[in-house]
Formats: sequence, structure tokens, C-alpha cells
Amino acid sequence: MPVIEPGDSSLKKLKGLHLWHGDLSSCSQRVRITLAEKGLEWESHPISIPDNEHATSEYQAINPKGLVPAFVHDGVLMIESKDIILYLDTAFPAPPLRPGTEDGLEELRKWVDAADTGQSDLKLLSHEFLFRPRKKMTPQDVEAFAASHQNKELVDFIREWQSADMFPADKIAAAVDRTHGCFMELDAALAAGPWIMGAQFTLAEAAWMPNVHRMWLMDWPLDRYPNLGAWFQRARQRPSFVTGLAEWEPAGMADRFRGYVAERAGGAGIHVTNFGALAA
Ligand SMILES: N[C@@H](CCC(=O)N[C@@H](CS)C(=O)NCC(=O)O)C(=O)O
Repeated sequence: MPVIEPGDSSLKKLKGLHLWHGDLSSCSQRVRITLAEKGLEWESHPISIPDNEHATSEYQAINPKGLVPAFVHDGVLMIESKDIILYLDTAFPAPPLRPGTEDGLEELRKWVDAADTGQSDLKLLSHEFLFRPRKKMTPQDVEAFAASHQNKELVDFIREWQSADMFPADKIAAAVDRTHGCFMELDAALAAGPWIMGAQFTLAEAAWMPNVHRMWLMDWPLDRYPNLGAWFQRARQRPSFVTGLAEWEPAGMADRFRGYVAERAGGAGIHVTNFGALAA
């Protein structure tokens, strides 16, 4: 259920659309892309994950999971990006980002759910292949984070991430395999194209654009999925990709990520294509 009772009751007084979001957060990107596709004005409340602004008591009174995004529309608080984008398409139906039939809607939900399910793999792979230089933590930093953040799952994840130079290889391989499986399915669906569900640009695009972009940043071989690769090039031309995703990325960030990926591959020999289905 997307709607939750805010711990911070002042949220109930807010008018209009408000988004608490992270610049690089894929879950925030999909909401910003949807807002852009709808041409909606919204108030930005940036939350820096590298600075642990999601671990403050103020933010955890907004999203009790301490994750971004959180969204308020006229005093009603919602969390979970997939629910927020489906809500936006219902509350602001023009232009529609869903098909007009029940069957189509069911299929759309399947694609949006798949992007949501893939979040934990995206998270592990992003932290492994991109975020290590972005968020360096001492053991004291990890303990301070654990003491302030109430989301045990996230704390355990950060502890494991920081406890070694690499996640266990079998965990990385499993995340790669599942992501590859999704990309194969998308590639097959896109044989008709130009969009995932055919002629219409839908929430399936908003849901998947951030995930594919993230894998592109880590040098995922998108050329192995020709339809998906062509779709990604089309999606990048979309104004909503620019205003909802690219413009929020810190200047030079993509190059820094690419530099780190190349350096790690050249040095320690660690690259996403060394794992699971990509190594086969
Ligand atoms: N299912 C949630 C997942 C939210 C989530 O995992 N957000 C990430 C960013 S995409 C986050 O806040 N991560 C905090 C961290 O990595 O410390 C959604 O889709 O909104």
C-alpha cells in the first residue's frame, strides 16, 4: 500500500506535489521521469545518500524505511516508487502512460513489478561496481550509520558492503544472472518496439530507463541485447530522460564512474562481465 501515515504531521499541510529524492537514486529517477512526462510542477526536497541525509530522524519521520523517494500530494504521503508512478498516472491521466485495456494494464504492472523486484540486484551491482569510491566509510562511520538508521536490512547491507573489497562472487553472479534474464525478456518484448509495450511510451519505460542506464554506467555489454540497446538510445533522447535523470547527475559523474570501472578492470581484473551469465 503506497499511502502511509506520516510520522511528521506537518506533511499533511503541504499543498501540491513534493518529492524527497536522491540525485542518482534509480527509484527517484523513475518518479522524476514520470513527473516530467506528465509536465507536472513539483517541489524538490533533495536527500544526499552519500552524506547519509536519509539516516536523520527528520527524514525517517517522513519515510520510516529511510529510503528515497518519498512523495506527498496535497498532504498525502506515499512511498515505493512503483506505487508513486502508478498513482501519478491515475491522478494526472494526461498524457496516459498506461494502455487502455485491462490486459494491457496487467502486462504493464508486470513490467513495473519486474523493475521493482530487480531493485535489490541493481543496488548490489551499483554498490559493487560504481559506488565504492563515492561513499568511503571508516568502521566508525558504519557504526554511526547503524546507530542512526532504523532500517535493519539497509544497515546489514551497508555493513556487508563495507566489510570487504568485494561482495561474495556468488552473490554478484546471481544478481548478474537475474538482471541478464530481465534484459533478455525486455529484448524479446522490444522486437516489435519502439517501446516495451509497442507503440505507446508507458510507465514500463519510466520504470526501466533508470535500471538500464545504471547498468550502462557500469559498462554492461548492452550490445548483447540489440533491441534493448536500440531502445536505450531512443529513451535517452526523450526530454524526460534529460530532465528526470541526466540533469540530476553531478557534472562529470558518468566519466568518473566509467574511469573507475576501467581502472578496476585493468588493475584488480574485476568487471561485471567476469560474473555469471555475462562471463559465459
Ligand atoms: N522499493 C523502494 C526502494 C527504495 C530504495 O531502495 N531506495 C534507495 C535508492 S534507489 C535508497 O534509498 N538507498 C539508500 C542507501 O543506499 O543507503 C522504492 O522503489 O521506492
